[in-house]
Amino acid sequence: MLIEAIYHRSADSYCYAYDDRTIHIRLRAKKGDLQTVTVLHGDKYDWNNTASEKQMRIMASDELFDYWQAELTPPHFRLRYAFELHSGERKLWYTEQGFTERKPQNPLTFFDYPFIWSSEVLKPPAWVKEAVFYQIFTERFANGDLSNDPEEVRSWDEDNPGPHDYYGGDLQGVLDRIDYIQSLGVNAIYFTPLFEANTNHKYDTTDYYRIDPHFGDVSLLKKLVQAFHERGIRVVLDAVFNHSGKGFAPFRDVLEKGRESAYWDWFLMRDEPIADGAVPPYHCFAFEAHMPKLNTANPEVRRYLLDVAQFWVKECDIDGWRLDVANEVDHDFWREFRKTLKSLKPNFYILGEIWHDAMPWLRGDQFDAVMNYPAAEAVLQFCAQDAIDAETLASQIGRIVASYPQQVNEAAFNIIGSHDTPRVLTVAQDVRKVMQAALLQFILPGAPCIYYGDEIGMTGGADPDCRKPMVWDEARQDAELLDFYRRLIALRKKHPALQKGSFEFVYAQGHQLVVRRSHAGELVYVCFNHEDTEKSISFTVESATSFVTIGGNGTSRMADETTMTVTFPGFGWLVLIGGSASA
Ligand code: ARE
Ligand code: CA
Repeated sequence: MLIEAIYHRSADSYCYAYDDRTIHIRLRAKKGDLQTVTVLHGDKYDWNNTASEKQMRIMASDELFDYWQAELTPPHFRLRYAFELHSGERKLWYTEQGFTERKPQNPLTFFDYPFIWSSEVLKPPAWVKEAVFYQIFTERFANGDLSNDPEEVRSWDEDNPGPHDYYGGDLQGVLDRIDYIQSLGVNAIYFTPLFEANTNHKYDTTDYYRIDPHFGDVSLLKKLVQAFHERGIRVVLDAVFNHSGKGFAPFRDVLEKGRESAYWDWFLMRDEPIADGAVPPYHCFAFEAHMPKLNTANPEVRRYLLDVAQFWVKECDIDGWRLDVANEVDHDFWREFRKTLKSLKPNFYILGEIWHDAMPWLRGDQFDAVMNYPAAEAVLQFCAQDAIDAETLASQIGRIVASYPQQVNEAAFNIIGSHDTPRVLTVAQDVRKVMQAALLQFILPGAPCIYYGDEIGMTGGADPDCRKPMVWDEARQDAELLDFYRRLIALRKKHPALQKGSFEFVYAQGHQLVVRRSHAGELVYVCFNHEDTEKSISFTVESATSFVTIGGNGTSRMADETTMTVTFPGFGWLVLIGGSASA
């Protein structure tokens, strides 16, 4: 037993309340090292009468570790616990004070979960698990109103956008294309910023209360959200609260009056003369002088931004905010933000833009989920770039999933590209690989989001090339890919196991991968052949179960009672659903 690899702490992904009754306990150990792990648990105030045991099982693995998990529902909402570990002949107990050869007795040595407070349990809105998002970069989606176009617009079919170009896309364009969006089957929209700003991407807000006049106005947004809602589609907007634009009135006031300005403390100014230099005398987003950083520690700024956040919920009934550069804003602001928004609309979705480990924001007091860039990277490396094999992919996904509470994974915002990254087809250079990436994206725990145009085979390198005008000419759309996306969306929406089921890799070798998901009696296997030749693989499935194909282009047969053999063409895939053989 490699005890140095064993880890637990009564916090974060290792010990958390999953819902008002259930505590999840996880333990990390060297991969393959332990044969069984048992959690000894009971009530700390009634230990002698309540001490019981529960077997843990491996919920995920990465390159080095297995992560064992058990779910417990203590009647008095509190828990005392320790672990019993078996490796070969060796048996050890693990407590808060380390390892012992004898069953621990001293109450002080046990791990402790004091009490489940419902108000502290992270409960992302239930609808997110069932959501399929579609991301719209408004300036490039559709131009529905020529009268609001910026002065100089490029022709819609010129597909080489520069960083400062305008094409004229707007909210009317989105409304005009609502049937198309609905026909995809998506049921949620994520819009990049819509408020008044001086750029095509609108991440440099000049007026938080005004829809950018190139996009429309408040009443048009209201109408658009209503139209989406009538079609069962929810709407999430982008909140840029880390910084404003240089043209934001309070910042202009600071530029004008310097220290005398009433807004001096709204920003993180340095006491130096303000001049346009390489490094401005104020903190900003990255080194972007046109994006001065807001001082969210200032109560006036907080009030202002919280009012803005509520205004758009009250005015237009939006369903969520995606928070730009979320990890560079102070935690306390987000705590207040969550309380305010959740009391206004309980099933409101709070999605942080964080590219790295985001555990500190996902403890129940700040966000519901984050944009899953780490998973996107793993999916693209395996499916699009052939940079890693199936074992490594499974390890990387395992590490991500193990690093968060289960409800965080279930509400993750899964992408394979965005307005900040090269498009998946450009990365993959092969539509068949795009299909595999999308399939994997769609069956990971969490909700998938399609970046506009990926579904019809649009290309594009890094920003700004990934922001080309949407191709509406059907002759230039990839009809086969579009059809694939539609089937994928329908498949996911039809099967709860694909939306909220347990998740595990049952096969991950070389270029082949099989994922098993199950929920409330529904059992689904998704098989991938990420190789350009026909391939057969076998894996173990439940006995007394019959399987039916619900998607893909491979074939399957039972080699014996519990062995499934799948054969598929190059870059083939297969989705099987299991039911009891007698049914
Ligand atoms: C502009 C140009 C770009 C140029 C860039 C250079 O368009 O071509 O490369 O300037 O600074 C918005 C616009 C961008 C614009 C930018 C600055 O959309 O087009 O870029 O403003 O004017 C980090 C942050 C993350 C952030 C990304 C971009 O953590 O929050 O950088 N993403 C959001 C939005 C962006 C938006 C802004 C922030 C600013 O989604 O669209 O940009 O409001 C690693 C790091 C990540 C890092 C990531 C990307 O993985 O770990 O932390 O994200 O790379 O750089
Ligand atoms: Ca327009």
